[in-house]
Amino acid sequence: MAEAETEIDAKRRKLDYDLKRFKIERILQEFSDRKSIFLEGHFAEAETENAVVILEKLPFNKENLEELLTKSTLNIQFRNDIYGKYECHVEDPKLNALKVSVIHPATAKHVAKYEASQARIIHETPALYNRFTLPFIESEQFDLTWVYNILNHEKEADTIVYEDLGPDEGFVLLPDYKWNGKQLEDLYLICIVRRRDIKSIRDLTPDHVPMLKRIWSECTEAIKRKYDLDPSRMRAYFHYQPSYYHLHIHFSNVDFQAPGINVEKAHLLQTVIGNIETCPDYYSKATLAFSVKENTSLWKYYKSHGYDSEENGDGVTLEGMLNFFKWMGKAKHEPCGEYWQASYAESAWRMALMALATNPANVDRALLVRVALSSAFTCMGESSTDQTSEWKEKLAEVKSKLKAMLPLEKADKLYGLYEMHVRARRGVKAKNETEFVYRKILEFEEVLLQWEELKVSILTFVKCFH
Ligand code: M7G
Repeated sequence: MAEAETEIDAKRRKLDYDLKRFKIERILQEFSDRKSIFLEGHFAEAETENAVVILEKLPFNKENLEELLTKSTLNIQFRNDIYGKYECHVEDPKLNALKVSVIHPATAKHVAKYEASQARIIHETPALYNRFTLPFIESEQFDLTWVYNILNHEKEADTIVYEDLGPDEGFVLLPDYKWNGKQLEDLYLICIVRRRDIKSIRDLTPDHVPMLKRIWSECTEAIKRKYDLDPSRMRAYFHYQPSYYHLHIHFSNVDFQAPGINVEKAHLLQTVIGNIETCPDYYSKATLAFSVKENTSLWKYYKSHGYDSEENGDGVTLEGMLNFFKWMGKAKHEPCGEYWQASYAESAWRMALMALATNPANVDRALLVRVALSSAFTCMGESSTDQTSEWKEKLAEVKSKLKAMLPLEKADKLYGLYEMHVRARRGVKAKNETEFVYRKILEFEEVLLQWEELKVSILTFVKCFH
């Protein structure tokens, strides 16, 4: 089927990617072992647009080795006893081709993906996934147009090795961008599922197992048929985190040290199936570790929220816990208002009891109790709060204190509860019944505090007349 030309295609065709007109601005990364180099620059005709060009020397192709030897000349460098070293010039340039990948126009995220940068490991619990990774994926992921172009047969249709057109369980198998589709030594294919609602292995459930099993059996069969490579010579795996959040499986020759097969990134298809069969909610419960480069927005996002394994990756430090309990000790004694006698902790405890008395059919009672208890965090830090304060300063103070004392995940959960308390305290419109009921509890607590205050004033007043 002829491929429809998009606006970007037309532009690329015009430039024709003549490397003579590519101006290198920066070497992003270089691998002497993989014999590849990643460059950032621009084409002369599109000076304002960034491009990433990847040059890579190819593995030898066994089929044309003889031709390569007959069409080459040797220049001697040295001979020493029985040992000799030469430079070989291949006469036919076709036998010495480079693989070139071009990303144009490249976004800052593409540049970051190919730029050298130190790696970090994140141990992602389900809570961290929901709180940090998921919002990041939703707002920042790479565009998936190329994936949909393949699924719709608009691009690369002539390279498809195998496909199943079923809308729910179907998939497409084709050569990966990283492979030139020729020599088996670095065979690399990609299988893209048709359904669009599975972002990564995190979303996998027992419902997906039949599809995954068929992917394994049908793709390995198709690869055997086309390339004569046995299933036991194939490595089928997911990446976590992937670059593209549309479920896909990598198939590579097990002898090929493909990029991305390291333990902190690759998850074998068969192991993933086994995990789900042993524990149906494995991927929504497991802590998944992955590496992330320091220059990526995902790492920056985690870091800006306080994740740093050196400070709190392993969680609880004794000092942090002691400080936390010191503050809670203060909550037990410190009055929660200038004219009030009840302490922060007493008030929190009273509201927790009120929460217990609510009807669980209408509200999330456990959440109400937790939010009520978290109200005691107002005693943390130096800033004071009253009816008119905006609470911004207090929120920032409580957040940074909790993070300094507790493991990020715990701190984040407690802060979430406190935020809900503050929203109610500021009179922000309730989003649901539970928030509405919490606001009512808070109002009642304020009446009690004022009543206590009044009682003291009346008694003082009465004493004046004795
Ligand atoms: P990933 O795990 O999401 O990302 O895999 P990463 O391995 O790049 O970190 C996506 C896979 O899709 C990679 O193996 C890419 O080489 C491959 N790929 C990316 N693009 C843009 C294309 C494309 O346009 N066509 C094909 N066939 N493969 C692609």
